[in-house]
Amino acid sequence: MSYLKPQFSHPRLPKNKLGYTLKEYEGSLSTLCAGCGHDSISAAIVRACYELDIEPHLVAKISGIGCSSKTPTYFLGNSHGFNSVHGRMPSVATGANMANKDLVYFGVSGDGDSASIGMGQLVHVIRRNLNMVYVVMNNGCYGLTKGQDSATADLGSKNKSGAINPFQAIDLASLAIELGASFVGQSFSGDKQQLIPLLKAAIRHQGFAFLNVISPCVTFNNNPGSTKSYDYVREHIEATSAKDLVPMKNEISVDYEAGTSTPVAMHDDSEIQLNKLARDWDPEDRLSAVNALQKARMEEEILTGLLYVNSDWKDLHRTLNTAKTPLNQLKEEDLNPGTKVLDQINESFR
Ligand SMILES: Cc1ncc(C[n+]2csc(CCOP(=O)(O)OP(=O)(O)O)c2C)c(N)n1
Ligand code: SF4
Repeated sequence: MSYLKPQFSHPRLPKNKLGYTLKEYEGSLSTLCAGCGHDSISAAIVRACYELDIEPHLVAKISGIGCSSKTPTYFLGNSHGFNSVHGRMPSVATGANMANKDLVYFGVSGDGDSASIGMGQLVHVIRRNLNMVYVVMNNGCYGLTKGQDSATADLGSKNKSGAINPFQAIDLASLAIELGASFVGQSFSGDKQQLIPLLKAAIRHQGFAFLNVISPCVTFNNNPGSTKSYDYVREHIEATSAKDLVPMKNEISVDYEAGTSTPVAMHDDSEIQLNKLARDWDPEDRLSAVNALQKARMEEEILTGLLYVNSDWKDLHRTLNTAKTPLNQLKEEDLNPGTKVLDQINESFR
């Protein structure tokens, strides 16, 4: 039973405002390969939820199939979870979200899960602006089925068997912006300084928050010549911004030079403080974000940070004008207006 985590913990572990320690946000012991980037992303999710004082039972984790899609077992063990079918996480997340809009939704996927079999589902959940955090753990290969190139493997990238990828890569962040995602970020599993605040901002965002996180597969795609290896990513990474989420009502303190900061207002009145490094880039300007990504691609750089945000776009519930009370809490008498009203409705269609 090596998969069981020890239950004991230090009695003086720090607690968040709810009185929970980090342990309350952890899951089962990971069975992924030691050093897999996906485990670092799970740890960042644990930390982000702990720091935001989120009630674990008010979170739903939904995933597809793959090593990445297994990770919800390894974080937030006290939350709701549904491990769905390969590439079908978005429709399951949509159904759950429509039934209960009061939960925080985490969709976890891989580049195989999202950029191939699940592409049709991904594009529609983006354009509907479903209120969820969609994390792609992007390793450029199908880890679970032993490392075949995925659709995000870069042109010319070499896989472990020595084969060169002859196809253009799908750039998921650019695609998400093009399709109207209201929050798009990119990060690296090895950069928790950047990833944790980015996750916190994504959770607070009211709408579809897409995070493409480069997450090396140490077993099948960490070789020289791969553009998703730890060494390659460390050499080619460029941050658009250093940032932090300032929760609403907290005093805003910034630790960077005046004149370089950009506060971005979130829907719930919290703010993301961005310390802009790139002069000609504005995270609230779609065109500027697309340009920055295309430029980085031409220069073979991986642009990370918050790339684009628009807090004004309506999420799916606001677009559909759904009831204030979540559907799963409505009683029969709320849902059935009675014969007289139904007759009137039918009459109005004649
Ligand atoms: C319908 C269906 N087709 C194919 C598979 C086989 N399969 C399982 S995981 C996977 C790809 C996983 O790759 P990715 O989503 O990138 O996740 P990773 O394992 O790299 O984290 C495939 C093709 C499957 N389980 N179901
Ligand atoms: S095969 Fe790759 S993606 Fe899967 S657990 Fe191992 S390192 Fe991670």
